[in-house]
Amino acid sequence: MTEEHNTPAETHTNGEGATRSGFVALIGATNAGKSTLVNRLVGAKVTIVSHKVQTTRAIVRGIAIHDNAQIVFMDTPGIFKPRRRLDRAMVTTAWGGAKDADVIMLLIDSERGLKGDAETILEGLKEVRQPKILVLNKIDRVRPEDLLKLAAAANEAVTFERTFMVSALTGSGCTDLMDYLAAALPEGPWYYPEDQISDLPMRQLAAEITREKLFLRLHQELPYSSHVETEKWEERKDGSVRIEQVIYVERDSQKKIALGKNGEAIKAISMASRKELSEILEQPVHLFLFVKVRENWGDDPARFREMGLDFPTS
Ligand SMILES: Nc1nc2c(ncn2[C@@H]2O[C@H](COP(=O)(O)OP(=O)(O)OP(=O)(O)O)[C@@H](O)[C@H]2O)c(=O)[nH]1
Ligand SMILES: [Mg+2]
Repeated sequence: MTEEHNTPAETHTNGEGATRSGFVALIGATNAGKSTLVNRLVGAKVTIVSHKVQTTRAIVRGIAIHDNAQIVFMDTPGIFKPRRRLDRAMVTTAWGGAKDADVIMLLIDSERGLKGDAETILEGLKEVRQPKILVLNKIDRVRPEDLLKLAAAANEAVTFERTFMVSALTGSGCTDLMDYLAAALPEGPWYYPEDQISDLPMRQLAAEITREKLFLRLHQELPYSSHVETEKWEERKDGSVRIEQVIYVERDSQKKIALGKNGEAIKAISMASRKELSEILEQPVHLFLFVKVRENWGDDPARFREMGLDFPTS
């Protein structure tokens, strides 16, 4: 992972013929396991995961190499009925991601089935022209006969090239999926250098890691009312890095909850984030978190830009 975006690499070929490359968008209802699957297929954590809905807010690209193919997975925000401006930006972004992809992967949580948002997404997919595949996830949680019924019902609604049944959690079924994708992508040069696994600048990934810990630790509306930015990044002579981040919340009452009694909440978030960051960066991390109230950050175009989202004007 690098600080800046990389330019496309030159054509790669090896003894076994031409390379393939392309973009695969994962779309689905929120909590279907899109981010978990991207991390599994890339083989490293490139995008954050939580048990809460609406964890992913912008498109994160995770890059994997399989056979001769470089597969660029586009993790997208879950699709749901939007209420706030941020929600609208997230859902628009998810559908926009689908438009840019060579292959679209619809992820369905097998346990939840087609209820609610999955049905709306199937409807929306009818308008999408690219090849689509169906991926039933969380098969560790359901009986095989229910899976077959679900596969049949989804295939009745939309024409899928193929159906896969996987568990992003255990890795079951993932090799078949990778074999298929690698062969399905068009011939062409790789888009990124061979060792790159994400396009997210490190400062932004670091902010996301802290946001993940916040999602895991805080409840009710707080995770949805908060936003994290990395403000300072200082490499030190002793090989460690000093990172300063700001957690923006909307109200003073939320700031109190984010800090917790005697600062317990912020301390726990900071410790968990620091631990993971030092593992990812492979260097000691000094992490400083500040909580600031910014009342209308959810209506501030600059915050959307920072997150990599377009600002919806209405
Ligand atoms: N049992 C089981 N749980 C899974 C599997 N895949 C994901 N999960 C869990 O499902 C929850 C949601 O996972 P995410 O990867 O954050 O889901 P998402 O689709 O990216 O969600 P949003 O970003 O909110 O749209 C987490 O608690 C995961 O651990 C799976 O194959 N089996
Ligand atoms: Mg996600």
